[in-house]
Amino acid sequence: MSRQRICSEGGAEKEVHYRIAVLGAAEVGKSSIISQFLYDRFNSEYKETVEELYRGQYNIDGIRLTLDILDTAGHHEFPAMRKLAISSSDAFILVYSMTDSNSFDEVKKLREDIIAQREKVPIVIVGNKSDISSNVSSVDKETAASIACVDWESGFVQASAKDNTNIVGIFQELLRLSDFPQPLSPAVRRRRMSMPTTSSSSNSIHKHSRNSCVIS
Ligand SMILES: Nc1nc2c(ncn2[C@@H]2O[C@H](COP(=O)(O)OP(=O)(O)OP(=O)(O)O)[C@@H](O)[C@H]2O)c(=O)[nH]1
Ligand SMILES: [Mg+2]
Repeated sequence: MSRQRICSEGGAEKEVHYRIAVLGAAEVGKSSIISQFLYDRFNSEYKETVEELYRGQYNIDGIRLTLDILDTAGHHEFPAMRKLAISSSDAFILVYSMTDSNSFDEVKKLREDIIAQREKVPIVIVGNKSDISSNVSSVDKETAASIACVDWESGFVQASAKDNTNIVGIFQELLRLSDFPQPLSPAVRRRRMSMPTTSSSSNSIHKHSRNSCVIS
């Protein structure tokens, strides 16, 4: 991936740094997914995001992994911010709510924006709110999975930030698509830092590989 840096320090430890952007329509659960992943916390009160950058750091079998996770705004379209998020990220999590088919349409648009700007980058499509039973505006699970996995060759994960279902699986899938050498264990030590929301530019892109669907 573009800012993946695998470097040896004194010949022993490796460092890998990924920047992940989380995009999707308003209120689909982007911030909730990040909060559940980094802090094991879910808040049922909604607070609109403008833009936030988080950092998770892990030690996995001698590899120091840093994940910078960019949480973006769903409510207001900030085209310049979105463009920068797309150009500066190594991998993408596109979230829709399984209860709202309009939010899946937004994922389609976002994916088009990404592939128009970037050649081949790892993308995981997430159907969130799997804890809510389906209704008339729900997205059909099989259709969404087939579009994401077969047509788009992306990863696909059905999740619930509320119940903490498949949340680590989203990041595992993204790392797998990014050819990260070790699986991300749910038990890895988590450390979180808020960071200023400045973006840096990238120069090369890691090749997308085998995708998979995780449907619970
Ligand atoms: N039942 C259920 N509710 C959820 C889930 N994930 C998020 N929510 C709720 O949905 C609302 C929106 O969640 P957020 O995480 O703030 O959504 P967002 O996509 O970050 O929204 P913006 O920042 O406006 O783009 C909140 O009230 C959450 O508590 C879920 O998996 N299940
Ligand atoms: Mg948010």
